[in-house]
Amino acid sequence: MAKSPTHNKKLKDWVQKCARLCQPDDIVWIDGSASQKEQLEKEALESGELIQLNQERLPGCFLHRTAIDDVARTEHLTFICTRKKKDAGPNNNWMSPAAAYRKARAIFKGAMRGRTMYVIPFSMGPIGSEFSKIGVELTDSRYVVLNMLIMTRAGEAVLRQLDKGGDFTHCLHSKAELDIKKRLILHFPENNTIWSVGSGYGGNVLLGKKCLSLRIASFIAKKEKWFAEHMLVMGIESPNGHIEYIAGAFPSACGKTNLAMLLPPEGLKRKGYRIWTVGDDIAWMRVDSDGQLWAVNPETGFFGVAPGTNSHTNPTMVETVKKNTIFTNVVLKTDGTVWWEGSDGEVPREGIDWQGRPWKPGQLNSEGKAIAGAHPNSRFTTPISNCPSVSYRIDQPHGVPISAIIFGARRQHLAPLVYEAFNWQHGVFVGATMASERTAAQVGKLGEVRRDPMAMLPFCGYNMADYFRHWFAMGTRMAKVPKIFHVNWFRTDAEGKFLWPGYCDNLRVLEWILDRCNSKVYAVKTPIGYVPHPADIDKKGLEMSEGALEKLCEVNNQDWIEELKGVKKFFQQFKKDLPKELWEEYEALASRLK
Ligand code: GTP
Ligand code: SPV
Ligand code: MN
Repeated sequence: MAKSPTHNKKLKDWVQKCARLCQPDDIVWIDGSASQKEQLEKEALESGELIQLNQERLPGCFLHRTAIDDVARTEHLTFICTRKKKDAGPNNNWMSPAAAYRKARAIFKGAMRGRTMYVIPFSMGPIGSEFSKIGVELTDSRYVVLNMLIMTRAGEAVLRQLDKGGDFTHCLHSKAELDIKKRLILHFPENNTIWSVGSGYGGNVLLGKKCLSLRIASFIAKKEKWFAEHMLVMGIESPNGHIEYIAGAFPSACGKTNLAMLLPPEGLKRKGYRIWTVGDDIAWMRVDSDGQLWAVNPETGFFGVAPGTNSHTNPTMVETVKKNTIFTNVVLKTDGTVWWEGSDGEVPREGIDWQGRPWKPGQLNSEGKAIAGAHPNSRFTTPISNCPSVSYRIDQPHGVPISAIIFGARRQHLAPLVYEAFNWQHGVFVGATMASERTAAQVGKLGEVRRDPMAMLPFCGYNMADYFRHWFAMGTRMAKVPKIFHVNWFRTDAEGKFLWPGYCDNLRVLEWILDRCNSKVYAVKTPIGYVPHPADIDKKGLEMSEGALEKLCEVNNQDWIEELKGVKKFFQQFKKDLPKELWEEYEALASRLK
């Protein structure tokens, strides 16, 4: 057994305890060095966990394939384990801590036999910043280690920080048998502990991400009076050099990564805008003594959706993934590069699909449907430092000041392109009543509309009634609250085609949002909020059919009255715990719609 390189007794004891349970052959401490990373890559290539890609064209890049039924977060196997069921709320699956530990222990027992247990000390946020949180993940997966080295600040420097004492999130992961029947993603917020077993897919196993930075962090944030949110953070630099930052919550696979690094469209280039990427998935936000809301991105990489990423939709990401990137579940081409549906270049004539089978475009499955080469939730893990638009502020402990908050959803109907909430209380209602069509990022029925408040339904580590209350309370702590907006890039016409071109053209909507924040334009008051006068959206260079923008900004009262039924049902689950402000807003909207 390897000597423990830590002076933190709690850490030492916990590693030993987990090793006794999982029985690895060996324990290796991750130091963050280049030589150790190379050694792990070499071993992963030998074991088949990674496939080396064409090193001339994709230096430092690898391909990984997951098990066939381990391709997205499994929300039905994800639990919040608080002593009282009520503390998890109707929004979470709950198990008692005792039952959860017992069930998982049986799967973890001896699960690492014949394997090495890696100890990954990591920091979410800059090491040593008082806003950062430290975690230690124990895992038997080299893929997890190599991903965590991209996504977090991991290694020796974090151990030295832990030598000074202080708490850390105890993260235990084993891929075990990668058996969905023996898979559990368990959170113990009261013990600052996460146990994940039986999976090798990103959001289930990179425990610094959704598990720590959202589920555990949201629980801590409530107590410590800050926000842990499923949000992108971006800066919009205007021609005079002034940068304004916005934070945006969109459900999984609804456009955060793409928005966070957009390139201004041709028509808007004349104005000299420039985008600075701070983060694409998670924002930790605090109110400082200046009464202003400040945001940091606790991560150091992107775990982004591959399908649809190309030089037209996201040229910045195409540039980013050219080196030191791990691709998961995409097509391997014969020249050792990769491909996915909606990527650049010609469709390859042949390749190896995400399941490792020979693949040709147009191949049909038994139901006569074309077989996709890449999984719809195939992803890449890539360092934020590769990103041409990375903000110079990413390592600043203080982060960036937030001027506006955007909630975004995927709705074919109903929600207009953009609308502005009347005030903070109404804005919290807008966030709390968000709904979106389900994507491939989580296991379940595609396209089904589900309520996903603040895009946090799968990630809020406690009772959402208390989470909403926390949002109201935070509003009272700010000297000047950011304005709140709702956007929808996904409204369709009668043929099911997107009405809005999206991607880089979304900057036209952001421009309106900033103009509203700076009181530069008037807007149209509707029952749901303020929508733009179509003339106030800069259409230079925008190719859209006559009347499409009017259609995009349309608010149909009857449809919203229908929508309120779903809202009511959702709110009723929380019984008496739901903050009364939300019912007030509900009633007010209902009467405005009459
Ligand atoms: P997670 O990583 O799961 O949290 O997803 P995300 O919110 O970062 O979503 P992402 O930006 O990766 O986009 C998901 C999918 O939506 C991709 O297939 C994109 O091509 C597509 N998409 C993103 N922005 C737009 C848009 O403005 N319009 C349209 N039509 N599609 C978009
Ligand atoms: C999401 O599903 O929101 C993601 C991907 O960002 S995962 O890390 O797998 O959760
Ligand atoms: Mn996400």
